[in-house]
Order: sequence, then C-alpha cells, then structure tokens
Amino acid sequence: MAGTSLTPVAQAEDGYDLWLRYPQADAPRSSGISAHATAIIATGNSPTLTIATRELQHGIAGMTGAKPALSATVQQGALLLATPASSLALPVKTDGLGDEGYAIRSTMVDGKAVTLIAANSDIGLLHGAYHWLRLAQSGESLDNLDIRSAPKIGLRLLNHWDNLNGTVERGYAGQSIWDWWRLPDWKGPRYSDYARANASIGINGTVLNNVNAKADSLTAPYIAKAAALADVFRPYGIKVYLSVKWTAPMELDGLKTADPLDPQVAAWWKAKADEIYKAIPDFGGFLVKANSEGQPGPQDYNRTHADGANMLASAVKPHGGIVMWRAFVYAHDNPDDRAKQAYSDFKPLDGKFADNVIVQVKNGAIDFQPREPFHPLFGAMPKTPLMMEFQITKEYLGQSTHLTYLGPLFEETLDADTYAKGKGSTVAKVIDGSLEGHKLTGIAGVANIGVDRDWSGSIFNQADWYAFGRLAWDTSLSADAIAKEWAEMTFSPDAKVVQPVVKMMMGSREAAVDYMTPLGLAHVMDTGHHYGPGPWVSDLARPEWNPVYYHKADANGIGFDRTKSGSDAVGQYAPPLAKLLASAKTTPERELLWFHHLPWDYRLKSGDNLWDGLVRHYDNGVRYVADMQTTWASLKPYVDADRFAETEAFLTIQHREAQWWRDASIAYFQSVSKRPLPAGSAAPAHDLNWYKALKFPYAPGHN
Ligand code: GCW
Repeated sequence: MAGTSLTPVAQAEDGYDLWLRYPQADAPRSSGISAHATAIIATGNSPTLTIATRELQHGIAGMTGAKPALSATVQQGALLLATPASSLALPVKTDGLGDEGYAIRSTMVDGKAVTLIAANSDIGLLHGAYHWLRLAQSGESLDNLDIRSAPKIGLRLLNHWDNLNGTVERGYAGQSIWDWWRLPDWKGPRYSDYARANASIGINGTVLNNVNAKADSLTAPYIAKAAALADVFRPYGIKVYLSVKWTAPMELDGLKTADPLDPQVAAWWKAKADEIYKAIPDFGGFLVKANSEGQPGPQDYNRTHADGANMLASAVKPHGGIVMWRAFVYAHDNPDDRAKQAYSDFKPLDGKFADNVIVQVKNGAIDFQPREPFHPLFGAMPKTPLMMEFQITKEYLGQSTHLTYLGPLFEETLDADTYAKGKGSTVAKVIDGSLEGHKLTGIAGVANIGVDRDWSGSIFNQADWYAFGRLAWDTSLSADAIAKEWAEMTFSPDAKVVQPVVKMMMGSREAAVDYMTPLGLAHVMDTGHHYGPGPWVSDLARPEWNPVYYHKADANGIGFDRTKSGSDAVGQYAPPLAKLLASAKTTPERELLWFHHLPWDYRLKSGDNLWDGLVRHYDNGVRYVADMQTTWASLKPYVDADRFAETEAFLTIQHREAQWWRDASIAYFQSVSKRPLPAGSAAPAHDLNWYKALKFPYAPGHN
C-alpha cells in the first residue's frame, strides 16, 4: 500500500455487497458525513421506513465508524425523513414527485439545520435515502443539497428467465436465486438482499419466471411460492409478475382449447387471476411470449396478438393488473426478413389493445446483438404503449467473463431518434410516454442475476444491472456518469481508480462490437449457446437460424440488403430516417452491413476498402482488451486482492476469446473474399477448419 493515499483494504471482498459496500471513508469525508447525520429522524415506523433508517444507519456506520442514533425530535445536523402526513412543517413541496420520487434539501426544520428527505410515500423516502447514501459513498458534497427526482417511466422491471428446476436460460451467474423447492417456507436472506439492491437503483418490479414458461407456475403451490417472495419484496416497493404459458388452461385443467375468444378460456383466466390476487393483492400482472420460437399463442387459433392480450387484460383488470405482451416474434413459415416480422405483425394492431396492455419490444429487431439499430416498432405504434426490453445478461456480449459495459448500448438505443413526430422523437420519449401522452410506461431488463456470490457472474457485470436501474429511473443520465458513480461505490471514490476504470468500461462495448460484429454485422455467433464465433454455420433447418443468413458474405461482398432492392426493412422506419438509411453513404458506418450488401472494395470513411476496414475493426477490438489488461494491472495497489484477481483472470479469458473471435472471423471471411490481409494485420493462428471443429456442448445458459 505504500505510496498510495487510499486506506488499505481491511478484508477480502467477494462482491456480495454490490455497490452498497459503505467502506470506511478517509478522514475529511468521514467527518463530513457524520456532520450531516448527527441523528436520523423518521416520522413513521412502517416496514419501508424501517428499511430506510436501518440502511442509513448501516451505511453511515460503515463510512464513519459511528452509527447515528434514531431520534424522535429534530436536532441540528440530522437527517430527517418525512412525508406531508407528518406533523412537521416541511419547507419542501412534494407535488410532482409522484408515489416514488423524493426531494433532498439542506434546510431548516423546527429551527434546526437538517438534511430533509421528503416524499409522498415511504417508498419515495427509501429511494431518497439511497440517493443520499450514493452521494456519501461516491464522495460528493453533502452541503447545500437541493435535489428533486422522480422516475418518468412507471414500470421498471427485471425479467428473470429462471426455470422452475433452478436453471436460468441465458444465465451466466449460476443457478436461479429462487429456491422454488424450499419456498414458501424457507425465505433465505438472498431475497431481501436482492430487493434491497433493486430498491437502491429504483427497480420496482420483477417477473419471476422465464418467458419460455411452464404452466406449473400458475398452480396453487407455485402461486404460494410467488406470494412468499412478494411478501419479502413489498416493503422495498417491488411487485412481482409472472410469465404465463398460453396453453395453461389446457395443460392444467384439461380445457379443449386455448382460443382467446372461447368463453371458457376467458373464464379460466379470470378465475386464475382472482386466485393469484387473493394470494398477492398487489400482484403486477402477466408477461407473455406467444407465437414465438415454438411457444403457443392466439395465432394457433387464427386470433391476433391483440385478441390474446386483451383477453388476459380483462382477467387482471378488476385487480389493477397489466399485461406485458412481447413483440419478439418471428415465424418459421415466414420467408420475410426476420428483422421485419415483428413490425409486420404488430403495426396493424396499433389501437387494438386494451388500455392495460403494454407491448414489450426488444431494443433491436433481431435479438440483443452487440449492436442493433433501434427496433422500427418504436415510434410506429402511436396508439399503443410500448415498453423497452433490454438484455442485461450478456448472451451475445461475452457472457459471464467479458468486460463489456452495457451502459453505452442502453444509452445509444434510448437516445436514438425515431423521427416519428419529427426530429427529437427519441426512443426514450416513446417509452416514457411523453411522445404520445401514454400513462402506462415501462422498461424491462433481462436479469443477469444468479446464486454466484457476486450475483452477476463478475464484478463488472454488476455495473450492467446498476446501469439498467439508473437509466430506467432517469433515461437522461449518461452511461459515463453512471459508470463513474458505480466505480466510486464499487471500488473507491479516488480518481486514481475511478478514471481508469470508467475509461475501460466506456470503450468496452465498442471493443466487443469490433471483435465480434463490426460495421453492422449481426448474429454470427455459434449455434444454440451463442458462445464464440460461427459465421460459417449454414446447415440449420431454418434459414434465419444460420449466421450466413445475416451476413450474406460471398466473393463479391458482404452485408444484408435491407433497402428497397433487398428486404426493404428500411421502409419500416419513419421517412426522414428511411431516406438516410436507403443509401450506404448516409447510413452510420456502425450500422452499414445491417442495412447494405456492399462490395469488398467499397470505400469506407477512413479511406480503407471494406475488407481492410473490417479486418482493422477486429484488430482494434483485440487491442482494446489488451489495453484493458494493462490498465487493470496498474490498479493492483488500489483494489482488494480477490476482486482484483478475478477481474485479471477474466480479462485474460476475454483477451484469448477476442483473439479467437477475430481470427476465426477473418479465417472464414477471407475464405470467401479471397483477399490478402492489410499490412500490419497478422494471419489467424489456425486454419478455418480448426475453428470450425471447436464444439462447446456444455457452454452455460443454454437449455
Ligand atoms: O435471445 C433469445 C434467446 C432465447 C430467448 C429468446 C426470447 C427466452 O436466445 O433464449 O428465450 O431470445 O427473448 O424469447
């Protein structure tokens, strides 16, 4: 530790505490924190307020070494948590803060200088407490605070793709944290720790089970298990939701059909909803994957997605529940460009959904690729509330070990301009409802959580969970600012750590794009598990399962022509954008091969021809990972041994795999392009057949 200004790390860290570590702060900071928390006063004693005051006590004790007392009377320098229902005269208006927002102000109450956290509800106070603790942990000043914060998006949910047998589809952090077998009797400490972590970033709901759902989740024993979890989560402001299988009425109770217009089917769902709400009075509602990748749905009965969604919606409506109906659909018998199919199915249904249905749309039109243009449905269904679905778990971005911070991916999509109502009609405005005046609004992230001690499979994967929550609360935050506060809390507020860590993070997703899918390529991962490269795969039953379908490389060129001369997916975007995307010259280069099939000697903005430019992107990606290794090595004095060693090892894996991605991709594309590598680019380490022969039957996350 000699030569550093940081406090030595007292004990090994395993990542369990996430960004809520509250380590001892150095002297000036620690006394600053103490001075603003001489006591904690809460005007009430609900379970939620108890959680808030305990968290404050715990956090302050960690950072200062002294636990502030709870007090019944206002005193100088106290932290005061109050709603307008309290008997104190509060010098802060809570209008506009809604049910979940809060204000934090350095002010006078009862003649004493205090930090007042005010909100309309105890949940708002809890969020405010976490905000104050975030400031304290990240070394921000606690003087002269004047903060108001309320989420613009109503539903901020995690989607767990967790199966009842404990496995997690596309999970890379171990088995499911839901111990279905021992629920409802045994409610381990993980559940409240999970709720705490989510509450700290403003997440207010969780879908417990996989969208590839089993009907069993709706049986009485499993409803009781879900109810037990709901009881744990409730004081944290988190509701539970369930994914449902369309044919549950047939599977569970022998109905002859699952036709949504059949009265018996509707009655079954109504009774089922009543049963669930009896056990979980604040149950959130249903999430549905229908007529997609083999899941049953209303189309099996010649009904539409709207028919299906509305029938379920009327079952939960009397209880205030909602239906989230996924737009991730593509059909095995539809020869049209897969990127177009969801729009073709859903756009005609605009205006046909009940008012408690929200359509859940993935960020891009294919499937959570390292980069995709925003989904053309955003902005195209003005009469229908649309919610965003991001994937926090990194199915296509290096799975558990690669350091690929997703903040920039989320931000890029939210900031994308749909031009639906002219310039500035961003995706963020579509999903926060402001573009069309919708009240029902939402955003979901497919969770990266499992029983691994560090929750997310690596320390840096925690940042993706964190960034999702923070952006869901406030889409205007920058990925960079979020990375900074995460690094401050996860490692240390010292700039010597924060700056290099944030720098590593901020370029890491672009690096993954470079070594996996540069210039707008997509879906070139190996089959099934999606781990590693497989651009050569061409023998799967359905065309759109094969990577060759997506890149269309041949002797003449590479890329998917989605202009009028091709699939015309471009025509699904608003005219000003469609016009830009119609020409390769006006298409952002990062999305070039997504929209265009171009000759190998097409000239890029850099002056390189397409082939040379492609190879350079692969090289850049690998180089970036090597740079991250160097940066990380330099941080050894400042990071506790365990978290340092794990990250170091994972970066070694990432470097090896980035090289593999680069080499295998180049070996394959060169076999097609027949072009020499540009000067300075090394030949792949092996020949193409060597890469093709690699098999990974036990890669995780794949059922
Ligand atoms: O990303 C793909 C995954 C599937 C997943 C599907 C979906 C839950 O490969 O594992 O299934 O999308 O989103 O429904």
